[in-house]
Parts: sequence; structure tokens; C-alpha cells
Amino acid sequence: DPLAALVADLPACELHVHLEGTLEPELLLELAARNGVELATRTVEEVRATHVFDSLASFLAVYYPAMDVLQTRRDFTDLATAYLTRAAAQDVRRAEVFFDPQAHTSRGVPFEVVVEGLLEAVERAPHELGVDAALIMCFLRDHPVVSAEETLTASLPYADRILGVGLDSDERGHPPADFAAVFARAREAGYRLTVHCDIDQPGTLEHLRQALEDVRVDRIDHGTNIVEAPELLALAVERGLGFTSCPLSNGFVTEQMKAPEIVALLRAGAKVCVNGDDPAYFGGYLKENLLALARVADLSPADVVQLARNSFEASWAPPERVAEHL
Ligand code: ES4
Ligand code: ZN
Repeated sequence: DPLAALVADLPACELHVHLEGTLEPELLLELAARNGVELATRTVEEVRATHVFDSLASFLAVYYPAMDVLQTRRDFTDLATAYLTRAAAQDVRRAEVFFDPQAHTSRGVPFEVVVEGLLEAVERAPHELGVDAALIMCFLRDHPVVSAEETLTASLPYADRILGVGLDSDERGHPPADFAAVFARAREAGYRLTVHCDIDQPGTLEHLRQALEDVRVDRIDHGTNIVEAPELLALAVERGLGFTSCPLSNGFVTEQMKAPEIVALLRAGAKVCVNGDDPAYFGGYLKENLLALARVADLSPADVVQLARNSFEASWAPPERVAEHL
């Protein structure tokens, strides 16, 4: 199978993966045992049986409670190391990974424990795994804006070790413009900016407009609804903005991989790339996503190579690093 062989050999960047979404059932059970956390599920099969989703909300209702097992600095290091080890095995050369500090600080885990635990893994990855790694701190849009403000303030001592900020969680009723001031402060602190514009969520086109015009993002996560707004798409293409698509995730959240939309972005010259999102929950890491999309959309080998190339061009790596890979 030439397509599978091509994907199997193709280096790429991962630009849209939530570290908490890489918590595999095996590690979940191991951390629960280590920390004495009582779970409702006792086996890998039982954990997997809870992974049935038909919407963003139904996914988040499983995703957040699982994080209770993450308590110590070492837990966060182990989570990130497990992901980066898998990424290395999938020829990921660079990973710009999301984490959700408020999902941990809101249950009493100090910000420093989360960040220092993750940084230990991220800063070892280039030497030990051959993966260039960086952190993107996401604000939870369904928490108060003041909590995002506090999270940004808490991050400032680490500003030179955190690459960017993002916006995730339940999009309904939580437009990017609500966070424009926090994002402006984040940019002042030197962070790159990205925002989830999850697919087919209420208000999605207005959210895309706000992300582009009010927040002035440096990238868009998901965002494939932009194909319905040609003038916004033209603006994004003109700015060379990256779009981080996640086909297998889309299949759960919207019942479709959104392959026609991803292909439309590719044909329009947008820097669209393929990513894992929450691979422990949605059934695959980067390569499984790329191959699934390639098959459903009947992509040519040149299209697949372009998607991988886009992942480097949409990354926030220094230009000379990007050039090494192209
Ligand atoms: C997420 Cl798929 C998705 N959408 C919004 N927020 C998220 N956090 C983790 N996965
Ligand atoms: Zn996401």
C-alpha cells in the first residue's frame, strides 16, 4: 500500500495535541494506583468502554475527571514523556503541545507543579528523543476570564520557557473576543497566540472573525468552518496562518472527519496540517490521523507531502529550524 508506506516514512510537526488527551488507559490506571485515587474503572477495557462520545461536551465530561490522577510533578513529567516517546516513534520532529493549567489548579494542584513537571520532559526531549518540543498553555474558555488572567500572571516567571497560549474547552457561549485583553497581555509577554475554533460549534464563523481580527491569532486550531466564509479564508491565506486539523477528533465531535473542508483549505493554499488532538481518546496519533484522512479524501501522495510540509511551515519554530526540514 503506497499511501501507508508514504505516511509511515514521513516526518512532521505536531501542532495540536493536548497532553492531558494523551493520557492512555494504562498510564491512567498506573497513576491512580500510585496516588491512591479511586476510579470507577479498574481495567484498560473498562476505561476504553467510557470513551464513547458524540459531541464536544460528552468528550469533555470524560476528559476532565480522568485528570484527577495527575497530582505530582513526576506525574506530569511521566505524562509528557510518554507522549513525546510516542511522537518520536511517529517521526514527529517538533511538537508544540497544549496543556490546561486551570484543569489542575482548579483542583488544588499548584501551577508550578504542572509546569515544572511538563518542562522537565519537554526540555529533555531534544537530547533523549530527538524531538524538539515546546509548551502552549491553554486557557479554559468555560472558566471566568479572571481565571485566565490569573493563569497568565502565574506563568510569567516561565515566560521564556513557554512558547504560546491557546484557548480551548467548551466553545458554546464563550467567544474569543471575551479573552481579547488576556491575549493582548500574553502577546506583550512574548507568547504566540492560537485559539480553538471547534467545528460546527454555535457562533463558529463569528468566533473565527474574532480570532482573526480581535485577537489577531498566529494560528487557528480546527477552524475548518472558515471555508464557509471566503473573505475570512482569503485573509487567513494572505497572512499565512496555520490551521491545525484533527480528522479523527472531528469524527467524534461532529460525526465526520471534515475531509472535504480540509481538502478545500489545502487547495486554497492555507497552511493546513494534520494532528492528533486527544489521541488517547479519539483512536490515533498523528500518523493514524494522516492516513485516515488520506484514505477518506483519496489524497494524492503530493497532497500528503504538502500536509506534512505545512506542519513545518505552520510551526512556530525559528525559520532556520524549519528550513532544515523542507
Ligand atoms: C479539546 Cl477537541 C477539544 N476541543 C476543545 N477543547 C479541548 N480540550 C481538549 N480537547
Ligand atoms: Zn484541541
